[in-house]
Parts: sequence; structure tokens; C-alpha cells
Amino acid sequence: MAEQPQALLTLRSEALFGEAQHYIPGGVNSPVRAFRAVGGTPRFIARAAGSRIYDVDGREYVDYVASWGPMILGHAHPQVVRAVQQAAELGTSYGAPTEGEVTLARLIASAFPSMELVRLVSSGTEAVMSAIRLARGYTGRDVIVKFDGCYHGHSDGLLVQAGSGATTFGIPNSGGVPADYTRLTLSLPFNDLAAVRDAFAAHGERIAAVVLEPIPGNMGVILPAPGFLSGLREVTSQYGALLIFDEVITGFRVGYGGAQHLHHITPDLTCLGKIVGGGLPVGAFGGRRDIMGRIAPLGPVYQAGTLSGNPLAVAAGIETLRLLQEPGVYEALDANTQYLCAGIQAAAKQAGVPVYATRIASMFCLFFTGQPVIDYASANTADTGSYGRYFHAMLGAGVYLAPSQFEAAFVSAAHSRGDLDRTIEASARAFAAAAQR
Ligand code: KE4
Repeated sequence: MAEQPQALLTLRSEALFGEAQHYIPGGVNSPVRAFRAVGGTPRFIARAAGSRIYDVDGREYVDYVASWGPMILGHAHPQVVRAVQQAAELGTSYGAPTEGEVTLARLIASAFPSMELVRLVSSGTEAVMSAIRLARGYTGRDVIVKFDGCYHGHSDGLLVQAGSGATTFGIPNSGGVPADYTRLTLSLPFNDLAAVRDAFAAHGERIAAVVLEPIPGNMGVILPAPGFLSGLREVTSQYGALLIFDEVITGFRVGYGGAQHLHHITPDLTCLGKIVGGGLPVGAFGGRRDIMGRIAPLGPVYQAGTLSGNPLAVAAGIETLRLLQEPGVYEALDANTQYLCAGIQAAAKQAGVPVYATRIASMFCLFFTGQPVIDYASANTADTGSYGRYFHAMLGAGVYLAPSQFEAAFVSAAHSRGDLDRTIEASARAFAAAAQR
């Protein structure tokens, strides 16, 4: 495509963004989409296929947002689209049990043996919110431990500021959340097992559960330190608290069995989302039979949903998981992502731009900092201004990254080596320009 004046490139997106703000708060249905962290006009997307997304101004991008994780097969996979079309022709929602829900639950339980019983919901937020209510109902305890920088959806009790100590309870980090709703939430530094042990020493008998992203993707990608996950398993078992893995991102992403398979840890409850719905609204929570047996209608912990197990979403999820079982899928994802990250890191080094890259399987993050990133505090040493400039340089080069330094980027099975080389070359040009600043 001939280079167009920058101003022409977003005319339709700008017009739509203007109108959208007249009807929708901030013009978006989820805040991160508004480009507030990087500035500029969010691109309104017209369609997507494979590794590409196309905006309403006709611009094409190699996509690494992947709808924030679900699109591991690439966009509009023909077999997933067909499965949804066929389901839609049979009706879109019944509010009654269906065979597809049994099939999807069986696929999940087979991939995640710790999920002996599975309840389908419609989002990751619902999955984690329900798992926490269940943990409190099962243990009869109220305190929840989470980790700074881990995001588990927008349920009130989890919207807490980064903690200020192993015994300092949370204060809300969102308007509209009463202080009482976060008074029972402790937020600790990720990878700090000593802080966890201190919290249990002080409050162990009151702690219902520890909830975490086993490999966080919401402060950028952070890797668990050796022994951290096994230490959490040990201390929660010791005090009779539950260990909840929020695998909404990592489930079926870092491997078919998620982070718990990769790290050989058996959590008591697991939450899923994103990939498990193949791009349609599916979340799930599940775990030990004796725990899940407390969920209505079996037990006293209530949880419900009109569109839970929706036939179209379930059809997309089933087809996606079946395609992910094909031999070599994860090995190719891993090799391609390793190739991409190595290329980008080499380009940054060549230009003298400090970038600390983290990667696990097909999710990665480029922190614009010269120091190692192991938790929320070190992630925040990243220069978000540099990231924003890199983001826009890449956008202009037809590469669509997360509009925030503190998110994960994702490679799909549809990304070709040509896509990756184009991304590496665009990065090299962006770093060279940054080095001139
Ligand atoms: P949803 O309610 O957005 O389906 O899932 C919430 C959630 C729960 N747990 C983890 C580990 C998550 O990453 C998420 C949602 N992730 C964000 C992006 N990092 C969704 C994007 C958005 O908020 O628009």
C-alpha cells in the first residue's frame, strides 16, 4: 500500500471513536482498548483472519493482542467459524443443559486433571469471583491472599491497591468499592514466599485461599521464581487454605495443560477463560470434587448464569481445544515465539535500547527497562513513554501490540516466519529511531 499521510490513516477510526464516546463510556467496552496508556486513536477493527487484523480505514496489521489471549489459532479459523455457524443454525441459547457442555467439561477435565468437576460461566471475572466465593464457603474462612500486579477480573474484593505489608489488608483501587469489601484481601509481592509465610503466620487460620496467576500476564509477563509455586502449595496445605490458580490467560496457552502442568503443581481450584471459548464468551472454574460439591445445586454456595455454557461459545471452545490437540501445535508456537523474541532483543541490543524481554511459550513482554523484572515493583521501572513510542512506531509499520506496557503479547499458530521477520525488522527501525532521541 502506498504510504498515506498519517492523518488519513485513521479517519474512519477517529469518526467512529468520536461517535462511540457519545454512547459508550470512553468510547470502549473495556478500558484498555481506549489507548489511554499509549495515546492516540484506538483503531476500530473491521475484520480479522489468521495473524492479521484490518481496521476500518483499510489498514492491515500483524496482530499480537489476539483479543487479549483467546485467538491462539489465529483469527477466523475456518473450522471454528463453521462450528459456530452450525451451532447457530440450531438456536443460540436454550437455558437448559446440552451435550456440548458435557463435551467441553470433559475436554477441560482431561486437560486439567485437578478439575474433577467443572462449572462453565461467561467470563474470567465470573470464574474467579465464583471460585473465591466457593473457597470461602468450603473453608468457612474469609481472608483471601492475592499478589500485586495480578489481575483476576473486576469483582469488588479483588480490586485492591498493591499491598504495603504481609499483614496490611487491602484498600480499594477502584471507585465504588466499599472499604469493607477489600478489608479481607491481602495483596503481597509476587515471588515473595517469605511475605506469604509471614501472612500465614499472622492470619493463617483466617485465610480461605491464595489466588494467583501462576505465570502473571497482567503486569507484563512475569515468570515464577524457582520454588515459589511449590512453596505456595506447601504453605496453603499446611494451613488448610485453598490454592486457586487463575489460568484465564495461561490455560491452554503455555501448554495444553496450562501452568499447573508445566510446573507440576496441583491447585485446589482452577479458573479458565479466553482460549477455552475460542474467542466467544466462556469462563470456567473447577477443582476437587469435595470442594466443587459445595456449589449449587449440590451445596450451599450459590452461583448461576443465564448464558453459562452457551451453545455457540461451547462449540467454538470445543473446536479450538480439538485443534490444539494436534501434534506439534505447541512446539511450533514455542519455537516461533522464541525466534521472535530473540530477534527483537538482538535489535534492541544493536541499537543500545534497554529492553528486558520475558517469555513463556507463546506469550511474551518487552519491558523498556535495563533491569530484571520479577514482580510488580520491578515491572514499574519500565519507561512507559518509551513503550508508547515503540507501540506507535510498530502500529505505523503495521504491527499491532498491546496498547499498554503492562500486558502480554501473544503469538498464534497462524503467525508465519514472514510475519515475525516483518515484526523484527520494524522493531529494529523503531529502536534505531529511539536511539536517536
Ligand atoms: P474477563 O472477565 O475479562 O473475561 O477475564 C478477567 C481476567 C481474569 N484473570 C486473568 C488472569 C485475566 O487476564 C483476565 C482478563 N485479562 C484482561 C487483559 N489482561 C482482559 C482485557 C480487558 O480487560 O479488556
